[in-house]
Amino acid sequence: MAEVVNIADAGPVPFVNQPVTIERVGLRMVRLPLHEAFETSFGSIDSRLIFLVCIEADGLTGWGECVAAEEPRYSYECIGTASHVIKNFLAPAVMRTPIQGLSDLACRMSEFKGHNMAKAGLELAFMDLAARRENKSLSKLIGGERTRVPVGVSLGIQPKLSDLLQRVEKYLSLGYQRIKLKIMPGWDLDVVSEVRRRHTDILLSVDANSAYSLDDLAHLKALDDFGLLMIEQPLDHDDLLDHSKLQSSLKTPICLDESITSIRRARHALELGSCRIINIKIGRVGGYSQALQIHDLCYKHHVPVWCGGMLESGIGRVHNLAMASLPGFTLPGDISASSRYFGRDLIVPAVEVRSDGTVEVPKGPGLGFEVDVQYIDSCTEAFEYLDRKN
Ligand code: OSB
Ligand code: MG
Repeated sequence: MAEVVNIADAGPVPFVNQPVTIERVGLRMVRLPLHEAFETSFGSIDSRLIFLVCIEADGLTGWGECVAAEEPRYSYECIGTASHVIKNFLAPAVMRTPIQGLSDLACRMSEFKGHNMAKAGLELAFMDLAARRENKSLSKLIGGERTRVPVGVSLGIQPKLSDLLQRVEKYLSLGYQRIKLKIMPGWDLDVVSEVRRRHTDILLSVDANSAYSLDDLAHLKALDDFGLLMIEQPLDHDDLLDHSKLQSSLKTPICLDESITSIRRARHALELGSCRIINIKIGRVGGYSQALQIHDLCYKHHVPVWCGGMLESGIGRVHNLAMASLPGFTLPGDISASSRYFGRDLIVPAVEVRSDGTVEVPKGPGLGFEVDVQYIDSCTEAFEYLDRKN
């Protein structure tokens, strides 16, 4: 990218007409079993501990989800660090005085370094609350334009190739518009080759979750033969330079996930030529404030983006839907139906994928779905409320 990007044009994003005095922050851990184990290059899980964050103000409750996992494998954050940081630093900082808007919320939290997923948990809850107060959908509040978003599915590493092939068939028949295969050394070229042989013209991508290094250049170059939409995060989680070297020797676009943790990192990646596509995860980048700026930057420079997923419950999933309704989200997102992962979701109705491979963006206020508090209560393993000090 030749042009120098000025992120200052993003401008402030208030999103509230009246300051919000946050009275209480609630933290809950809810365990949801997965239909089947989900395996990536960094490990396998068979249930998801969902960390819900809610914010109470003006008699309303806003719901967010902190996407940190139980173990720090995808990133350094985990549920333990995120709840510690919210409890001891972020929640007190955001409850101290009324919040003027999203930028103000983000600014209060930015005095503490890192811990993006913890920050995002609060930003999500705040934005649901802000949208409910304005009686608008989240999508409308952030400037979303799409009424339906195209979606794909992310398929974990399987015990056998036949198990994977069967799942590819299943999700294609359900309408999903793109198949993403998790890969790692030993589960890559042969697998991709066979899926491509059987499905010559589907949108197909792979996600390595950092399983390779530049020493694997020749091996990664072989992926160029399969007409992939993208290769997601082949190299280290915090790398931009080696990705830039790799991208210049590949035909297939690299998409960065783990490496893009802020608007600044997104700008650096584009300037360095480290990728041609960006996966935006609201949680990974610290919330809406950064995610919206990354979207705007990419949109301005015609870099396609799509919405990633972190095996969220319906609450995080619907925030993703709102995000994916922005005009720059031109590629199918990892936003599956609730039933792809869970027997019963925390929202009513569950998220569904239409037979044309799209999900409808809700129009009701806030999340636009009912939060099933009774069901949440019944699967809560721990909860805690933090009150504002007068
Ligand atoms: O790398 O995109 C990823 C799940 C957990 C952690 C990281 C990733 C994923 C997925 C699943 O690929 C996406 C989803 O369907 O939620
Ligand atoms: Mg990924």
